[in-house]
Amino acid sequence: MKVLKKGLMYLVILFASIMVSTAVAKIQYHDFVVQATPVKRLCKTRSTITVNGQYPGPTLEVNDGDTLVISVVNRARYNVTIHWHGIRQVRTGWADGPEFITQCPIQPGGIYTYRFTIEGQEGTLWWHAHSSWLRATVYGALIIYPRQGSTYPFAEPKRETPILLGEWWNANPIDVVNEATRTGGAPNISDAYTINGQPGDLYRCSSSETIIVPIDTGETNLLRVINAALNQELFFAVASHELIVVGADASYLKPFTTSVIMLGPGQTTDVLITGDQPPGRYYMVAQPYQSAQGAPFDNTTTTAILDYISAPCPFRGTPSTPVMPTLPAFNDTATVTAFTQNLRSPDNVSVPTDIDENLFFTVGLGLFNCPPNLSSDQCQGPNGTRFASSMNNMSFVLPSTYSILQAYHQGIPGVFTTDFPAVPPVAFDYTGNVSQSLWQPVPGTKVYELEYGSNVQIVLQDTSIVSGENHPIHLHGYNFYVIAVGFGNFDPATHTKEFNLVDPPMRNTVGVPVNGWAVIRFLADNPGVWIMHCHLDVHITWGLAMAFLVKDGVGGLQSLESPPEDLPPC
Ligand SMILES: *[C@@H]1O[C@H](CO)[C@@H](O)[C@H](O)[C@H]1NC(C)=O
Ligand SMILES: *[C@@H]1O[C@H](CO)[C@@H](O)[C@H](O)[C@H]1NC(C)=O
Ligand SMILES: *[C@@H]1O[C@H](CO)[C@@H](O)[C@H](O)[C@H]1NC(C)=O
Ligand SMILES: *[C@@H]1O[C@H](CO)[C@@H](O)[C@H](O)[C@H]1NC(C)=O
Ligand SMILES: *[C@@H]1O[C@H](CO)[C@@H](O)[C@H](O)[C@H]1NC(C)=O
Ligand SMILES: *[C@@H]1O[C@H](CO)[C@@H](O)[C@H](O)[C@H]1NC(C)=O
Ligand SMILES: *[C@@H]1O[C@H](CO)[C@@H](O)[C@H](O)[C@H]1NC(C)=O
Ligand SMILES: *[C@@H]1O[C@H](CO)[C@@H](O)[C@H](O)[C@H]1NC(C)=O
Ligand SMILES: *[C@@H]1O[C@H](CO)[C@@H](O)[C@H](O)[C@H]1NC(C)=O
Ligand SMILES: [Cu+2]
Repeated sequence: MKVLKKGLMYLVILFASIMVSTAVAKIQYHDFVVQATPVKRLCKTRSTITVNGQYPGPTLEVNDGDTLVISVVNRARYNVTIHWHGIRQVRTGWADGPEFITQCPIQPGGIYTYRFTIEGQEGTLWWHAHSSWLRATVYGALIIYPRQGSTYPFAEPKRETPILLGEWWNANPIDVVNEATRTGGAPNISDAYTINGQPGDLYRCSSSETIIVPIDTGETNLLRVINAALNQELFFAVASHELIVVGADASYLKPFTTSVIMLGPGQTTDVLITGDQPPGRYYMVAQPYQSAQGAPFDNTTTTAILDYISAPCPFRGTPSTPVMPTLPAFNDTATVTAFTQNLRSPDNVSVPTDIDENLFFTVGLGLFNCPPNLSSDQCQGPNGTRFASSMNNMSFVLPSTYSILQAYHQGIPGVFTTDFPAVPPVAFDYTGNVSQSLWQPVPGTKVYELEYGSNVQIVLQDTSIVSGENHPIHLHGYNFYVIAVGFGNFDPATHTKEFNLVDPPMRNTVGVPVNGWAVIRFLADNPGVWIMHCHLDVHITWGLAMAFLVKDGVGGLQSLESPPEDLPPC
C-alpha cells in the first residue's frame, strides 16, 4: 500500500511536469512570402525584395523553448534562403539557411519550410536572407522572451522597441553586387542608412516618415538594437540619454552605462533607456564606424526621434528640432575598444579549457592579378586587379551543385575538401608592411573537420593586406566566448596571460579589431556544417569565409537529424 502510494505520487509528479512542459512550449507557424514590392525612399520608388510586402520584414516573437515552423514561398525572381541569425539550430543544420552551405537555394516559385526549436536562448536576434545581397532588404527582428514563468535579469521594462539599423541603395542591391563581381572593383556605396526601414529627416523626402520611439517621463524602456546593415559598422547614440547595456547577441551582460554603442553587421545590443530628461524630442542616431583607411564609405546619418509622450505643447507633435547627440569620429577606434572591453558575462562562466583544437586564422583582403582571359574592364580593382578576401589565404568559393551539408550527409565527392589549414600556410608580419607577393589568396571550397565534443580555440588575426579593417566575424550554429582582443600580431607568449576565462561575453559575431586580433572559444557540440564568415557582405562576396564540419557524436542526441523531405534541390 505504502509502495503503491509512493508510486502514485511519482506518477502525479511526472504527469504534472509533463503538463507544465507541454503547456509552456508552443509551436508557431508562419508564412513568409518573398516577393517584389514597390518601396519609396529618398524621393524614388523602386522594386524591392521583401517578406510579405514588409520592409523591414515581420518581427518574430517567441519564448525560449518554442518551436518555429516557417514556410518560405519564393515569389521573387531570385534564388533565396533565410538564415535565423544566432539561433543555435542544435541538430537541425538543415534549417540554418546559408545557400550552398546547408541547403540549395529556394528557386523562384519554390517553397521550403524551416523547422527548429529555440533551446536555452533569450534576447535579441534577427533573421535575414543568406543569398547574394538579398538581405539588404530581406530581414527582420527575432525576439526571444524568457520561458513563461521566468523573467529578465533586470526590472521589467515599460516598453520594448526593436531598432533595426539598415542600409539602403537607390539601385537594386543585386545589380550593385553583380556589377562589382563583373568588374572586380569595389561595389557602389549605399545612399542611406535606415532605422526600422526609414532613413529619417536628415535625408531628402524622408522627414515625414521618420520613426518615432515613444517614452514617458520616469519609465525605463528596452531598445533592442540590431545592426542589419550590409557593409557598415555603426555607432548608435540617443541625445542626452545614457544607455545601460544589458545584453548582446542574445546573451545577457553585466550592465554598464555608456553614451554610445558600436555594432558590426550581425551584432545586436540590448540597452535600457530611462525617461529622465526634460520632456521633449531627442534624436536617436546611427553613423558609420569606418576602420579601413582610404576606402570610400557612405558617410551619412540616419535618425529616429525619441519622443516624450507627456511633453507639453509646444513639444508634442510639433516639428520642433530635436536635440542632436555628438557621435565619435568615423574612425574613432579608441571608443570602439573601450566599449568592447566593457562587455562581460553577468556571472562567472565555464569557458572551455582543455583545448583540443588550437586554430589560428588570418582574416583580410587580397587582390587577384588580372587573369589573361579577362579584359581590363573586368579588373577594376586597385592597379588593374580584382578584389579578393580570405581566411588563412583561402578565398572561399560556394559550391553550386549540392550544399556542403548535403554532400557530406550523402557522401557525394567533389563538392568540398577537408583540408582547410589550421594555421596560415605562411607566417608573416600580419599587420606590418606585407610584401605584395603574399597578397594573392587561393580560391577553394575547404572545410575544417571537428570531432564532436572538442574544445576549440580560434585566434582571428586581421591582416594589413590591402588595408587593415575591423571584420565582424560570425559563426553559425554556435555561441562562443570572446576571451581576448588586442592590436598588432597575436603573440601567445604575452597575450595568453590576458585571456579572460572568468566572465568573458558570449556572442555569435565578434569584431576583430583593425590590425588586431580576437580569441574565441567554444565547445563543438552541434553536429553539422557551419559557415564562419565576415558579416560585411562585400567581404563574404570576395571570399572571407570558411566552414566547420562538426562530426556526429555517439547516439541520436549527438547526431545531425535527417534532412527534411522538402529540402530544395539544386
Ligand atoms: C554605380 O555607380 C556608378 C557611378 O555613379 C554608376 O554609373 C553605376 O550605374 C552604379 N551602379 C549601379 C548598379 O547602380
Ligand atoms: C563625414 O561627415 C561628417 C559630417 O557629418 C564630417 O565631419 C566628416 O569629415 C566626414 N568624414 C569623411 C571621411 O568624409
Ligand atoms: C581620423 O581621420 C582623420 C581625417 O578625417 C585623421 O586626421 C585622423 O588622424 C584619423 N584618426 C585616426 C585615429 O585614425
Ligand atoms: C569569479 O571568479 C573570480 C576569479 O576566479 C573569483 O575571484 C570570484 O570569487 C568568482 N565569483 C563568484 C561569484 O564565484
Ligand atoms: C578564365 O579562365 C579561368 C581558368 O584560368 C576559367 O576558370 C574562367 O572561367 C575563365 N573566365 C572567362 C570569363 O572565360
Ligand atoms: C598601385 O600602384 C601604385 C604605384 O605603383 C602604388 O603606389 C600603390 O601602392 C598600388 N596600390 C595597391 C593597392 O597595390
Ligand atoms: C614596404 O615594403 C616595400 C618592399 O617590400 C618597400 O618598398 C616599402 O618602402 C615599404 N613601405 C614601408 C612604409 O615601410
Ligand atoms: C597564398 O597562396 C599563394 C599561392 O600559393 C601565394 O602566392 C601567396 O603568397 C600566399 N599568401 C599568403 C598570405 O599565404
Ligand atoms: C539558383 O540556384 C540554382 C541551384 O539551386 C543554381 O544552379 C543557379 O545558378 C542559381 N542562380 C543564381 C542566379 O545564382
Ligand atoms: Cu570583413
